[in-house]
Amino acid sequence: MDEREGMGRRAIARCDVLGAPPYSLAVDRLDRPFLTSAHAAAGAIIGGWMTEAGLTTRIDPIGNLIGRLGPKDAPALIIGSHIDSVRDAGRYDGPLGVMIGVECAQALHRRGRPLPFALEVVAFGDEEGSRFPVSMMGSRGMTAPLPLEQLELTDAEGISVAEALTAFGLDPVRVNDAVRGPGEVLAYVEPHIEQGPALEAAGLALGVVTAIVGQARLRVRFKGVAGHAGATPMPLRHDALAAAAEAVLAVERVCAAGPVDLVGTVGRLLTPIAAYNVILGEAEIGVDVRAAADSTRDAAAAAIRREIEALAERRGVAVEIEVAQALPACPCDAHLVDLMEAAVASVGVSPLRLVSGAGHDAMVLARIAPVAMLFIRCAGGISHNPAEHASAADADLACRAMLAFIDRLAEEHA
Ligand code: HGY
Ligand code: MN
Ligand code: MN
Repeated sequence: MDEREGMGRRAIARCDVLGAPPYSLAVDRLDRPFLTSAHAAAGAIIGGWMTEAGLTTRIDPIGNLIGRLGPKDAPALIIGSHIDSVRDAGRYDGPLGVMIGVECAQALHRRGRPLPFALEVVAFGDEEGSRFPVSMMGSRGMTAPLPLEQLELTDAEGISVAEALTAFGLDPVRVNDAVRGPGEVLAYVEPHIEQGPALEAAGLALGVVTAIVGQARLRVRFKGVAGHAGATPMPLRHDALAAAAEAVLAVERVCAAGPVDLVGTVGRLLTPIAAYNVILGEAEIGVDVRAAADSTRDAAAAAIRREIEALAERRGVAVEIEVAQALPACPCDAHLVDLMEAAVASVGVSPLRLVSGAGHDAMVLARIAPVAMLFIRCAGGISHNPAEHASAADADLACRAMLAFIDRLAEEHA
């Protein structure tokens, strides 16, 4: 049997298995946050699939699942993506890249012809940052020591990263043992659904990523004066939630007025209480600002800061604006992009080069190794939505393109 039989079908089917409990905390939607029981269950079953594929598996000190094939101390080509999800997620954002990596490893293992480098498949535990205020803790923890204050960040229940690591069976004191040494990583390649409409519009199953836009996360906390909804005249109010609402519209206005690649989103609005008859004294919003050029993003973030400070002043509401995270824009490695383009063409797909508006672990791995990404068409460009969909046929083409990419890279290192 051709070792590549049914790769796409199996990769999609496995993502579907992961779309329900125990691999999701919720029954009615997919919710798999970092270091939860759903993450642990997903790591266990994916670890089993990795073992079946001939990989030797381990969980690293920050909770990433790593499967390895080939010589122990040789530099590794890493194929990876993430297995955590946003709240109410689609099934393919992250896991499909990991399943494609497992399929490649299995096909290479069955072929029995050793590679001139090791192969690792990595399932990062936190890319979305859906549990804690920062994102990409898995890949950041693999590429550099995590700032110790990030271990004290807490989730909505007040559980810290350190406490969550301990509950997951890991030792927070050793978290920085996850950092890979110099020369350990030959290259990093991430297969991922496009999460946008370009490939579908072009009628293409696959695309080659040339760069990933940078992103900044602002944490904005408003402190007004709680009051009685009935007895407080409008002019005397210092309403924190009304200030937050005006800030959301300011983000939209500033970014809509900018270049087409500038985007701004507020998808996180927190209030300590919710009540019909209370003027809220506290409210918090999370702002996500992105653009192809870091200078565009930073200028927009500065304009947003000025607008929010002005509206807070006018409303007599105190405001605290913190840059929770800033990830610079990341070009993919030009040579790996050429190799990926040739690999995509070799499976009969005319290669389209495109920039990723979505962030990916690749932008973090780029700190320690050259990176490339392979995009897979997703229906309607829909993502971060349970309607997200990728086809088995496209996933199969992605597996074949990845194997063609690995063969080309191996020829260069023979
Ligand atoms: O936010 C992103 O772009 C990615 O889905 N984490
Ligand atoms: Mn995502
Ligand atoms: Mn993703």
